[in-house]
Amino acid sequence: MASKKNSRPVRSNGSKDQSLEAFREHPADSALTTDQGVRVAQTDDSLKAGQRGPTLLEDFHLREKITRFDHERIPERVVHARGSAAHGFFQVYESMAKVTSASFLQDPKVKTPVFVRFSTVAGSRGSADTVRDVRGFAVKFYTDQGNFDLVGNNMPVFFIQDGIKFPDFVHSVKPEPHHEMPQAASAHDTFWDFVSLQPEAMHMVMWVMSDRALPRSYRMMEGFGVHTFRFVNARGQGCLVKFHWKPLLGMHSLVWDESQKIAGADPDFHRRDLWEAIEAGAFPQWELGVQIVDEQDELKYGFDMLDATKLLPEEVVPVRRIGKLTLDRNPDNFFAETEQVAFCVGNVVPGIDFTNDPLLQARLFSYLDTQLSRLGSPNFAEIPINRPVAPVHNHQSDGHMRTTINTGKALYHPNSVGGGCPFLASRDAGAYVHYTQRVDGHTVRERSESFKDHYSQAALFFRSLSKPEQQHLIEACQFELGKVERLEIRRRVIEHFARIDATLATAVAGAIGVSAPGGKNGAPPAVRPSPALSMAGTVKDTIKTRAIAALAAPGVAGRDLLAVRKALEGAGARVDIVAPALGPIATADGTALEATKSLVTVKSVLYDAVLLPGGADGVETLVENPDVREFVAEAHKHFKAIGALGEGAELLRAAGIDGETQAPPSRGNGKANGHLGIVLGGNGDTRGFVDQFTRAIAQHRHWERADSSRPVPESNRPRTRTR
Ligand code: HDD
Repeated sequence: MASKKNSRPVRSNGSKDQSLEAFREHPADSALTTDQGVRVAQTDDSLKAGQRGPTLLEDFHLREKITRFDHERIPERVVHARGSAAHGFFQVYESMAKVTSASFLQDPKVKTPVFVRFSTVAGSRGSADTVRDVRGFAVKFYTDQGNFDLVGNNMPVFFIQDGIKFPDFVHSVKPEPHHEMPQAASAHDTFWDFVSLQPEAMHMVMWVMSDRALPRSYRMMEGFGVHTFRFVNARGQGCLVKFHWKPLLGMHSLVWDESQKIAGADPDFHRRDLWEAIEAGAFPQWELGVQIVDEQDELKYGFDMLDATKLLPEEVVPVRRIGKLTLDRNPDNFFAETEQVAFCVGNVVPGIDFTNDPLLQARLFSYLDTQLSRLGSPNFAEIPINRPVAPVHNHQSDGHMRTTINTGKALYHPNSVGGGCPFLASRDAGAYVHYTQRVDGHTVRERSESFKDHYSQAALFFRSLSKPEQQHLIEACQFELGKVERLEIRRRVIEHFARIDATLATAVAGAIGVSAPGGKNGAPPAVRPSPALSMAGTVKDTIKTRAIAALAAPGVAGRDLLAVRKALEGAGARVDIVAPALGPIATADGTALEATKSLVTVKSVLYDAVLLPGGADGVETLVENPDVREFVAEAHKHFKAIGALGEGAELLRAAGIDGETQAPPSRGNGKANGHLGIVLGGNGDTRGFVDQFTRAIAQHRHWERADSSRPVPESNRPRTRTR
């Protein structure tokens, strides 16, 4: 979308000369200039009265350079400040004309450009990517009928039912106002104080404590429009719709301990992952799904479709996949595009309308309003990344940073001076016509009775999770509430948990110094689990874009290592050769091998799997290196696939991985290999090994390892974990 005006000239570097002197020559068309286009001869010294004299005010180049620098920052978003984005396109599979007149949902041949921004919610712009948080998933469709912004999250529900509570909620989760701590974390008193007094938050609390809040990648998470929207067809008939984004790579998460360590090892983990995948041509893709419900069925499913703390189980109303989103281009400039993009929930196109969801209604006001202060002017829609591809003609005018130059005299409607332009359009000519809805009611500040069940769907979510997922959720609550200082807040939360699930309440209570409630708060509701809510059944048949560390040192068996790397890369994975130092490695068999990463700069937490080489001398060197032992031990602790070739199995023992979790001794292609995600291969024949290692990596994480090496406690036994 962004126009390339004022782009910096890029030096075409035909010559290989990268010396400083070479960069001092300046072809005329790439000369450095002031903002006024005046060429600059020197930018290293300010203009002075004598070499050691005072700086002169007349140095317009100095003043302009410093003034511009002083004003580089704009206010960060009050929520969702940290994000990354990409360009791409959307294509519908078949015409949706029956339910909506939206033009971008009609013709499978039409590619609608999109800009998608992913974000964390609570942290500041400079906070880490892998914190426990909701992720924003905002899509701007540049349709030929105008911009449609689907401003969603990676969770299908929200903390509150009415937007009037949004400032309260956000103030509670943000760092506490007296000392501005903690950054990007919900593990503190004010957040839990608020949610313990606002039980409508309980369903969303379950989601945020689950593995969904620790995505492995933006490319591996679902997205949701959250609210119930409305589709309207060309005849003006409406139906209710919920939007879903389904990632083609499946949904995968990190482990909490891993997330915290990544925050130190690479705070840009998700940003880098998205950027690198697109640069490598592994374009992330999601299918757009819709759940369509008749208008009259808005109360049919045991909850109110206008309540954003509820989801519609896929087993009740299936998600129909109607099109595909592909992200295929990284932004040229982070500020111009990712920072200045302005999503507005009110940006809809003909065929898409709102419902009376009170959370949605408040959002309709908030987004436009926030852009005025964040981007500084009502002309923010003229910033290239926000500009629609559909032509814009209207009587809006003037204001800070206006770039449109209106011509003519008539800045009003109706007019004859301007020949009546611009003209009004009819519905048939593509005008937006609001859905005709009968509205009848008293002016009240009240919540509908149909919004009042806060526990059934929290229970539905918890009980739909697999055992490992439940255990992770329990551990997350033990951690978060363990950091809450006030006992009465911890007690209140446990009372709510007891209404959701007795096992959950008991397991968390035992770790946070609260006695488990004895059922006096009412029994947890009976629910029918929804398997679609669990990530256990997700896509597990591909290793595309997975990052694998192949450890190496002088003396390793290079041929086998390279053969395995080639096969894994052939299946779409990325394999880094990680050694104690960068550069060429003298292998046992003389094969050329080069370390592209060193143990000084990367950690095991940055990879999905580890490959251990064979070769007695090389393995001996690796075994003696404490960084290597830690690398392997952490990969194991984080349930990752580990493949060991030949003598490489020694490294497992050196890392303290005991016999119980190790693969049975049989080597080769035997089925027994791959036990608990650990795959052993012999020297020489890598084919069977590659097969099993690939399958083990595709599983993503081997949670079953926890059962054999760290038995899951039956009740409330507190777990040790690192901060
Ligand atoms: Fe919001 C940003 C998603 C409720 C007010 N929101 C923002 C972004 C996303 C969401 C993805 C970042 C957009 C970007 O990348 O620029 N917000 C949601 C979802 C919600 C939700 C899925 C509930 C279903 N939000 C919500 C409410 C309000 C806001 C109830 C206020 C009444 N949200 C904002 C905001 C932000 C924002 C203050 C901050 C920056 C911005 O808008 O552009 O206006």
